[in-house]
Amino acid sequence: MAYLSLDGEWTLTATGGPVPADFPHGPVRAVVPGCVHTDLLRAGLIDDPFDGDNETRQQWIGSTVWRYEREFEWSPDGSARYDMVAAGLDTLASLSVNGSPVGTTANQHRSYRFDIGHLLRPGLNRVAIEFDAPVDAAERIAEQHGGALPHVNHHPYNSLRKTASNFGWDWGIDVATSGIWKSVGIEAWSDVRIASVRPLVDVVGDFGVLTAHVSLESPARANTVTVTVARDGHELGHAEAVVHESGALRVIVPDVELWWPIGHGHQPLYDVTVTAGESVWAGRVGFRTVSLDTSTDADGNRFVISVNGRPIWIRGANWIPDHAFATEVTGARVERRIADAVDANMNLLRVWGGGMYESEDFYRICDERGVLVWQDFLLACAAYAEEPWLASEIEAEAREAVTRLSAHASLILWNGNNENIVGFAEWGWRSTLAGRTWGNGYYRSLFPSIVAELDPTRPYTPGSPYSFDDYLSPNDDKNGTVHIWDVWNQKDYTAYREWRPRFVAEFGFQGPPAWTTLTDAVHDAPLEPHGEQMLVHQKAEQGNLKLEHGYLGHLPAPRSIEDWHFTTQLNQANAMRFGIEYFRSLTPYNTGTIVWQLNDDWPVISWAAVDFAERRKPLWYALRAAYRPRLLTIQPAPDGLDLVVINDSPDAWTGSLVVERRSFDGAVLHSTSMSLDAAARSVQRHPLAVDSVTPGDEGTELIVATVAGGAPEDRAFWNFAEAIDQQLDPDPIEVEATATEEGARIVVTARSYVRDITVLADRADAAASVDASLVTLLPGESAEFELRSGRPIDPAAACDPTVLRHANQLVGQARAADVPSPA
Ligand code: BMA
Repeated sequence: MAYLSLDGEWTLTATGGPVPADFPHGPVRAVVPGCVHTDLLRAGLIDDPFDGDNETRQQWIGSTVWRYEREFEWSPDGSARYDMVAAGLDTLASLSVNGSPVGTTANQHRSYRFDIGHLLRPGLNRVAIEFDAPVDAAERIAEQHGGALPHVNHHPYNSLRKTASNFGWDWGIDVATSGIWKSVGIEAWSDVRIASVRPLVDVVGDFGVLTAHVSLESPARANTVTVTVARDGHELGHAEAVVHESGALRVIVPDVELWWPIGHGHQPLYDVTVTAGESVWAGRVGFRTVSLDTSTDADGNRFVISVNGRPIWIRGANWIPDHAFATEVTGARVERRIADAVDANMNLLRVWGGGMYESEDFYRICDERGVLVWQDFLLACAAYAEEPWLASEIEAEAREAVTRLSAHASLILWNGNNENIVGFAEWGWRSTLAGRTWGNGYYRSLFPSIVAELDPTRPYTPGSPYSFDDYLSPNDDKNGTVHIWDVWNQKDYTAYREWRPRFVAEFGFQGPPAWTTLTDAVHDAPLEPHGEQMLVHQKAEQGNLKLEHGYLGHLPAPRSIEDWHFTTQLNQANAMRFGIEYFRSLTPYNTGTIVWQLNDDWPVISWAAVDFAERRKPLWYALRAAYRPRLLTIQPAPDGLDLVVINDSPDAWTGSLVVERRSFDGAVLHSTSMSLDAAARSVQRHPLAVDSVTPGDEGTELIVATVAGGAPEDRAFWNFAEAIDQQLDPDPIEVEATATEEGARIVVTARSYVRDITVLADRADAAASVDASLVTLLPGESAEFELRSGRPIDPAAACDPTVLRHANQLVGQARAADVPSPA
């Protein structure tokens, strides 16, 4: 088998559409894999789409027909077949070779193979791929089939099998692009080709059982297929069989080492090699079993994910495409993003249905790091026609995705869609649909039957949210999964406690990106929350108004853009920490939270924890704290307060707990101790004594619960009042900063109670990051912050009050300005 890559240099020409008059008529240089926007940017023909309000000015690109072309040398090598293989075309493409049509495509989420031997000629050949304008095509196709079905955002993305969020989302720029987004080349082969392998695993006693389902394309019909399983170069098992079109070969691995999610064990991966003639398939598997329990208990329907029979309490995040132009995401970038999840104590990423099936890098790294993957089928926030014109594409892409991803140990759940069942039930779609199909058949019948046929080793859920009973509201908190959005949209974040969810698959609170990320893209002068460009980078409905409503009653109204930025970032962090600690305190009634959202696809004000420029927002530090495997948290109880001890670690947590009521100046007003004896994977509630929970003065006292001799992070605070109503010392810290070779070190010592010390490191040096933030100190305590940028940072800059921030500062400034409390 020989492969001739056609990646690399191509040309790009606009062949129709609202092309600006000054745009060059001739072809421009293009790079494959890539897309139109990145090619035009590289050619200097457009400005950075993410900058300022360029988005508006560049809408013509998505309404333009684009042709990619290149020449290549080819000579026959005696093979029987020469296939053009396109791993990904975005989206409606017509392919030709030497002027003769090869075929058309209609789905970004599929790969394509065309037999082109009869069109090739020795010497110079020419290939052209023309892409229909996606924005116009989506509208046209919707019209052809009776008009657009209900959808969110601007364009009828639900009529075209292209990444929905590429048309714009409530965090996403509208840059519908076109292009050859994965590799393309010519595969030469003769007798047999391995078309697909599904290496499904099971564990029986000490044995790993691998069943490799192999499909062959072969004019010769019968072929000998071999499967080997190896680890560290040592072969552990082998099978051989004669296969016609398809067959299943079984390899038993004795004394198998189980694959576990992070926090539960190791991630041993076994190499699987399948050969048929000259055709070879290679992949890796991990031996583990997965199950999902949605059975009914006294309260409702559970949602318990188990790996190797052990329930896993999920601490996760939703994952969206990490760049609006998918081809810009390198393996290294994916690796850093997954490290963001792991470093924040997460054990699951949910690949959301408005995005795409992610790259091999994504699933490989999740396999290696033990990050569980919940994979949505790619249908989100819309009704989808079930007639053959769309159903055939959806079926084909689902079959391909289930097959391609079946090897990955990290993948533990297939989910039918994002919010479409609740959309039909509760968003008023019924009347708009007037009897038209909306996708139910995919969720109830097509997808579960594909999973059952191609990958019965993994559970399937019809949608998220879902209650696992069609007579219940899909977003009922007693049952299955919920998406909690009333809090961000309408309520104060303390309303998270109005929910008692079994499993939260989405909930989020917005905040701006890092200062540098924001100001690199938004150039309003003066910079202000409702500036023209600022609002281009805020896609949520009334987003900045909701940010404002969000901090009222918690933090003072900001009086400068710097304070607005820190106030809204801090409030985002506080809101989510509040929610997670409460939801985790309900464990094991609650079995997981998946925050919305880990990442961003461009510089934007959003729910993300890590912004597009890869800067960790204060929220990220809040997630790291709230997702600690061992967590102490103080929560309201019917008779006062409970200290909740959550031990999601493999070892018992023992020692003694000290609970003190203190005044902000450090005086201990009341102290109790109790023994700590929390078994591995257990949760305990300790009611706190009335004396310890009744403050003399709400504005100057707090409760702190500590594990004697434990890490400073292992403690819980209870504030009797919101920061805005506390008598916080506005100037509570001593600071010592020194430059280091790599950046700077700041040592902060508290004179008085200081809340949420945060280092906005990028404000001292755009390249800097910091190892800690949101640190709360009692008088006399110190904390160290290490800034790293790869070069020394001026110590004065590192502890400038716009860099080194805390809640006391916001409250103090407001008091100094004598701003009346807006609460
Ligand atoms: C949910 C998600 C996304 C959206 C988010 C924030 O609906 O599934 O569609 O971005 O909420 O509104």
